[in-house]
Amino acid sequence: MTASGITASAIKAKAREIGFDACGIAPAAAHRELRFFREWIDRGYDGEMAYLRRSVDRRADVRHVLPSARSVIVTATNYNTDRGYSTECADPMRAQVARYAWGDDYHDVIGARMETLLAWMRERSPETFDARVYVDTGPVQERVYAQHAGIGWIGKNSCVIHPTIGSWIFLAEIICSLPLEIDAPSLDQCGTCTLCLEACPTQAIVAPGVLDSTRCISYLTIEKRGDIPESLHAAIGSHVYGCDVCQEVCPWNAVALHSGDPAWQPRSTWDRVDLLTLSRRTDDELAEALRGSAMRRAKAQGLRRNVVIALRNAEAPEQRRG
Ligand code: B12
Ligand code: SF4
Repeated sequence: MTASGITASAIKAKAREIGFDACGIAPAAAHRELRFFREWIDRGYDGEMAYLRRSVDRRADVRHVLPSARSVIVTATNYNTDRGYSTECADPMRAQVARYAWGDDYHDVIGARMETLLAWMRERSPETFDARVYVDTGPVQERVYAQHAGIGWIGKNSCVIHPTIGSWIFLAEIICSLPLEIDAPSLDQCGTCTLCLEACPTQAIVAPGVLDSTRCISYLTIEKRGDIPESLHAAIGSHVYGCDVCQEVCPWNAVALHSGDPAWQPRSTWDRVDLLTLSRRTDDELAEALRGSAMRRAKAQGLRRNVVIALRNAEAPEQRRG
């Protein structure tokens, strides 16, 4: 029992009851790994994601976001559903959409679940406390805190890998002023494996754990506005929104568990859809299909740009290989 009256184990049990697949607690500290963020920005690996560059100082320590912070409660949610991997699909006309975006927008779904957990904590706590909830929405290096909360280690593809769930997980956190019992950090279990570095179609993983966003298909198809550099078009293949290749080849995802959560089940518009069908959708139809989906980030216009590149790749397969 802490001074606040809520135990770490009670919070974890509640998190499980709400639907989270894992929960751990990290100290609210300026962990050593956070220092790499500034160097990553200095190397220009952030591309046009100006919001990252603007928040370099705040991201160096979670206490810059909440000065009274003592603990970071990190949750992980498995979003893997029962569909094959893009690396197993030989059809160049099949549109490849990143797994995380097939269902409902995780910001909304997980945000609501985190608020439920926080409301329960406030109800249980005999004293008031400060807290902030983030789901990919704040100036917080979620992977670093997840590793220190014992959720999983940061793999060579830079994703957090949970030892039994794999890396198909959303991360979210409650930063709070309660002095909760902390977990042991996860230990690196990648070993000598380099499959993700070798499989990346654009060689975006420039060193173990270091990703150059300006080459990453996920960045190019989701975050990048305007034109995508022509030199990268062929390698994009049929990826029209995001990319999962470096996770699909990861041995820790070879037998990844499936989630039965209705929130993550593929919406019909994106489920095994082909490029021609997508290209024939009107802007209104696309906008409707993007409603309530994490894919609305790319907007209909961005999606259309990506479909045009993928269609060209499908029509000229010899160039795709070149
Ligand atoms: C910007 C961003 C991106 C960028 C950059 C990704 C990247 N690898 O850096 C782009 C657009 C490319 C991207 C892509 C994807 N993303 Co993203 N993204 C983010 C975001 C908003 C910030 C990440 C960031 O700051 N990156 C910069 C790097 C430098 O910082 P970092 O990720 O914290 O990495 C730290 C550690 O790697 C640490 N470190 C630890 N050990 C070591 C060891 C060495 C040797 C080194 C050098 C460094 C190091 O250094 C860094 C901090 O200083 C986070 C949410 C968040 N607020 O954290 C989601 C997040 C990382 N993304 C997520 C997802 C799901 C994806 C995609 C799978 C989506 C898709 N399918 O298209 C891909 C995965 C691509 C990949 N291999 O990373 C999830 C990851 C879940 C997980 N299992 O790890 C997050 C956590 C969102 C969430 N809440 O669930 N993303
Ligand atoms: S998401 Fe795709 S393009 Fe980005 S690093 Fe992984 S394999 Fe490479």
